[in-house]
Amino acid sequence: MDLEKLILELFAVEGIKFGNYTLKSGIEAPVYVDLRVVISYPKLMVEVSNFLWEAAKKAKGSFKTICGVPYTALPLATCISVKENIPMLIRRKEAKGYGTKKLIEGIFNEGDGCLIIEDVCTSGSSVLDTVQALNSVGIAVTDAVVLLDREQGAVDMLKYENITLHSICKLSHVIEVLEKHGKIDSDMVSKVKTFITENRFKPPSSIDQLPKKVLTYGERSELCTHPVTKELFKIMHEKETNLVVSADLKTTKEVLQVLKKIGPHICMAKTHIDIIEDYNPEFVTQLCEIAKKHNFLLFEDRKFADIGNTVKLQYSSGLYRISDWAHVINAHSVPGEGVVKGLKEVGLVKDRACLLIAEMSSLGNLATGDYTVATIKMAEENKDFVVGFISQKKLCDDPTLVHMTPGVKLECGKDSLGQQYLTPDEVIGRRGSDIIIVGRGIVQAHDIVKAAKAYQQAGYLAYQQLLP
Ligand code: 5BU
Repeated sequence: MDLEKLILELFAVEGIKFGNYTLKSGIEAPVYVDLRVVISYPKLMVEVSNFLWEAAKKAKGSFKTICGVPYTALPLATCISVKENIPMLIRRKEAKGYGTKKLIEGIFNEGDGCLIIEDVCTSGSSVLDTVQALNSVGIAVTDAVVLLDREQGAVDMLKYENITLHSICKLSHVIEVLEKHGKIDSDMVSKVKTFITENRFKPPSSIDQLPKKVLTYGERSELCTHPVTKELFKIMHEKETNLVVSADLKTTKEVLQVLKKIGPHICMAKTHIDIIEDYNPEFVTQLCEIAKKHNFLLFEDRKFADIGNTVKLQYSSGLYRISDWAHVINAHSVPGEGVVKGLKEVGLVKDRACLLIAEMSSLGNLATGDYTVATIKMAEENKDFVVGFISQKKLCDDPTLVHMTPGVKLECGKDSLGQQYLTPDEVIGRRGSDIIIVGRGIVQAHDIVKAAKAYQQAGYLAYQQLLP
């Protein structure tokens, strides 16, 4: 079967339909693609999987397994697996709540490559969700094959993540074929074309703009208008450090001791004030004194996540009165923009800053794909207060926004509760983040000063190597 015939068959079985449709995202569209119907036509399903396997031959990286994006592509991957005798993996949409809690079913070794199989791509976020699940168990992904690319940003989005998308056909080609065979009229063709151009998702950072000149921390400080980022980049420049320590300790004495010792090596100290068992307001006074003496900022990792009115009270009041002393706080974007608005009402007048949690370091976390994209948008629309992200990589090119990454150790690995570690070199050098956040790697070290110096050096060296 040739491609034209395949397109006509998909149209005939109503896998591609034209009219007025409201998509999952709420957008009105003149075209609807639902390839789930293919499972009711086994011969067509085999044809589609043959095409997908042909496209797989263009894959740049090597792979030992294939994995379909749940659910529609699962049977397609199965057909390929059986016909080509290539082992398959299955990604669970939710990890099982019992038994082995596996995210990925099937047999694999860490470092194995896997090819992604998908039916339709729009922004690429479903492919990315599956890639992230595979990556979280150590499987590498370099290529994905898709039957139909709706041309709404998936290629760029995946390219940004170093994944090449190979499509069998693009939506613009599908409409040309259907027009040629008299299945749709020219009006519909132009409607779909307009729809494609007007509904293109932008990748977090366009790969086409690379390589960009990497600015120094000093240059970024100059560009910043928010006093906190202006100061932060200045400190990073002057102290030659992109290290934030996470002082997750239970007594005021321990926290203060650690910060006194490693103060010269950090640009910021991160606290979880509610971990401390003997909290008293005097502690905050001393914390501020040490921060001033050693020239670092204070970040309370409170992760606000409620409606605007509640976060406003949580930020300004209660035992800890966080807004009185923390230069920086962070928030989840899950409640919507109200969370930023509420915090802003308290923080703006005090020149405080907020980071939005766009991604997390923990295994199986849900801050991925469209959630991350929406969080970036929320930050970009509130730059008077939101100064950057907690993320696992650089998400946008604006040099006045800062990216801070937790889950860092000198060696990759995991803890027993789902924390996943990347190295300073990976985080700063390869993923383009600005700051490493290190907790146990320092506070549980035998010699905390030596450990802090090692992280400071590793993080700063990775940054220096990026500079022209
Ligand atoms: P660790 O000891 O280096 O694993 O501590 C990491 C710190 O960063 C800890 O305080 C976490 O609460 C915090 N963290 C994180 O690990 N991952 C995340 O995605 C976010 C915060 Br958000």
